[in-house]
Amino acid sequence: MLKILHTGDVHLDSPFSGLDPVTAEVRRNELRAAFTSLFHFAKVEKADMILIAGDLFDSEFVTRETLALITREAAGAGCPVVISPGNHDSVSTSGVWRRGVFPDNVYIFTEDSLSYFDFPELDVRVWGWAFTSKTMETCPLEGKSVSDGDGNFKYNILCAHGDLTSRSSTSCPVKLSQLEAFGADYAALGHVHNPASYSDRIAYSGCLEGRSFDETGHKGAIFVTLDGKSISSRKVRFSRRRYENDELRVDGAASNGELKERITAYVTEKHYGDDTVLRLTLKGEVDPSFTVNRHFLETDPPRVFSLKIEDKTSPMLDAESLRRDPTVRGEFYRLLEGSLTSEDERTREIASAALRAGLSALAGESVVM
Ligand SMILES: [Mn+2]
Repeated sequence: MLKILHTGDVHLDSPFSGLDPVTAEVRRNELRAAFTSLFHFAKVEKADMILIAGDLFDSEFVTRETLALITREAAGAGCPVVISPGNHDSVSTSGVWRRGVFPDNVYIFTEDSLSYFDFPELDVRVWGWAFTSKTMETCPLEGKSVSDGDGNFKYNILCAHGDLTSRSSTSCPVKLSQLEAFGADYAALGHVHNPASYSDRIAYSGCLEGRSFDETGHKGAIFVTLDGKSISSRKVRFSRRRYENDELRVDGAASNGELKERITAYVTEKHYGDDTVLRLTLKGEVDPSFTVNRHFLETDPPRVFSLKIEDKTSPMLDAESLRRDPTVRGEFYRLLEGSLTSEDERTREIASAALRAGLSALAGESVVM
């Protein structure tokens, strides 16, 4: 029996640039904590091997703290740790791989051709490759099979960074047919951040923590158990937070205080907790002189860890009376009317914002943009 913990796309030292600097630092530390949890899990479950399928680091800049974390966790893992550098942490751009700082149980692929590490005590050969620059135009797997060459291992595992989603990818385009022809007992892939299984033997683990609103939901690793020809695997959650996108209609809202109450009621109803980084798009028709104050709504948000507001509301207009209004209010409306009903969404948004700001200013109210 062979137990493998498959992770990848950890992106340690990510800038988390979508968040404010303090929250971003919190998230960097949480990502490190998720990484520690992964190693703890491996010990508790007595994993025989940990596979990291690329993009362990977000870039060539690796903090001393992160390097210390990895060497400490790997040294205490009690099993081999195999790493296949990816497009973000390729062998040439990231000097860290060749610095000799990792403990003896860490095995790092450094060539952009197919190679392997043998673990006779586990009866395993682990195949893989490294990105040696930020791009990799061809896949080293073409025409290769686990039965090539010497060796007769019970288990053949592939651990690599590559892109199954696009034939024209510059991040090592891999074809499913190549993987199937290669014939690994399990192919641990990295590059795609949302977990994806192509069969019970070919999978992307996804990232360890989401880092943007494109990477929604909880994230983690895959724990694979091979027993002869049979295989079973399960996803294990390690993320501290999840990114979520949602929409809320706020028709008739007339103040930011009221809006905050509606948002609070909504996140409560949807059970978003402090594990959630929420992007909430506000839609609907609101009082024309009212402007959504994103800063007010995003500061100290209800229940959730972090809240990002997208304002897609439009002003609720009594168009007929504005059209006939002889004052400067009416003139202002008539100037914008064409843009307010434009076919182009962006033009409508800008015109709505202009109308609101203008009507607010004409009403003697402060204008928040
Ligand atoms: Mn990645």
